[in-house]
Amino acid sequence: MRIIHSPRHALHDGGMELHRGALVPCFEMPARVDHILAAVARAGWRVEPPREYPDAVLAGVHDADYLAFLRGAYAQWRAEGREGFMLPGAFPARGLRRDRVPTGLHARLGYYAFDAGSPIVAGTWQAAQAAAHCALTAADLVAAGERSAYALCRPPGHHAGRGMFGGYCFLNNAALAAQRLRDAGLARVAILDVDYHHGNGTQDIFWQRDDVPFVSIHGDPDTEYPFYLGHADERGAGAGDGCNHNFPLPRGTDWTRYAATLEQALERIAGHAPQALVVSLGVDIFEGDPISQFKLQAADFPRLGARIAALGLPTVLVQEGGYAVAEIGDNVAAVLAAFD
Ligand code: Q9C
Ligand code: ZN
Repeated sequence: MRIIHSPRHALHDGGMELHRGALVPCFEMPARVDHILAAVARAGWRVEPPREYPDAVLAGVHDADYLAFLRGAYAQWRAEGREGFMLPGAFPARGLRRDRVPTGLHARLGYYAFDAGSPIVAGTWQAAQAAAHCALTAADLVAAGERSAYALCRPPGHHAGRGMFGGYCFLNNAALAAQRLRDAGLARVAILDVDYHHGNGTQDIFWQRDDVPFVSIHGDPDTEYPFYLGHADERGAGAGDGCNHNFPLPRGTDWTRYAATLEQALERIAGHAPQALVVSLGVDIFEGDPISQFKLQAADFPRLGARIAALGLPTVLVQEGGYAVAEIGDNVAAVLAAFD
């Protein structure tokens, strides 16, 4: 298995998130990567650095004004004499204007964010850029003929939309990988998102497109984050009508129930006859995850990997969530081993 990793992920650290009404240290922390790297070493896989890409590549899935904001936000914060992490406290909800981008830094922060759980620190842009480069490198390897490649992305990406951040995500790594494969000439690239949380950002980015079908299995948004997207009746629009497939499942879902839904999800993917697959690999579906409510056990992750690998598609695996830090490495490696 080709593993793409950058130590620059560690520049994104030290933030707090508003979690159920209390400000707590982020569950999405650098130690997650240390545990994945340890498991990768135990498996005997070599780790490679990402290639460098111009920021113009990011504009393939993100709005230019959003990218400019992310790139410059922390310098502006410093220029205002502030330090530490930035969190928004006001958002343009219904009844407020979204048709103009405000000029003030804090106004812009709330305009581009959708939660108060995704702090921006001094190194966030550099870390997000490095994660995106990991995903793009993995996509380039697969486009060049590798059967699979794994991008050890941190911060994660699937909640980041064309012009918004949230859910610990700033740049949509999986979307960038899929777009990269499209740009390399593959006609259809499917995305399977198995993270516990619905990949609202990825759905947003490809909503009107028929060349990147999006299939997601996740906690029911009626009670689970991100709450306001991810229902089964969301099928895509325009050219993308019928290319978005959501499989919300209740809290407490175990492997037996999950596996039955996975079969349906894989059938949808096969129905689109893609030339390649991108997997948004969140292992927060593990029973020990501190912020999630599914009940998959360690022994279920090899099964998950085997079922996805059986599609036989060239596959880019992109790291998303997973907050049971001590177990994240073994759970990820168990999925990757099925592709080796
Ligand atoms: N203030 C991923 O797994 N927690 N993101 C709710 C909101 C957000 C999870 C706190 C969980 C996001 C990539
Ligand atoms: Zn998640």
